[in-house]
Amino acid sequence: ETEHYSWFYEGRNGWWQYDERTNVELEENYNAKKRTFELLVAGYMYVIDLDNMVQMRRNDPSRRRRIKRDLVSAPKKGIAGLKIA
Ligand code: V3L
Repeated sequence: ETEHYSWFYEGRNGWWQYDERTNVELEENYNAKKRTFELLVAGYMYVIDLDNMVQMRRNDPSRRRRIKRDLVSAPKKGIAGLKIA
């Protein structure tokens, strides 16, 4: 069931869950079979590339992180930079 899945981006030693709004955008584009699209995250435009499963800053593609779609229950550091205990 799709509601059991969520989107994550890579941190230093684990994965961060995307914020809920961005997660909805990712899921909508994924379901629409878009392969690349742009997202506004914390004031910066990021390119999402679902063929390579990465996000990168639009104005600096060297700032690249792996992303994944995984079970909501997968281990994570927190949500969008907010740590969980
Ligand atoms: N959602 C929220 N913040 C993001 C995202 C995103 N999808 N992508 C990048 N940032 P870059 P550790 C992350 C933030 O890739 O200790 C985490 O959320 C990013 O935040 O060069 O390494 C943590 O807050 C970073 O602060 O564009 O696991 C923080 O890193 C900034 O944008 C530390 O996490 C530049 O990332």
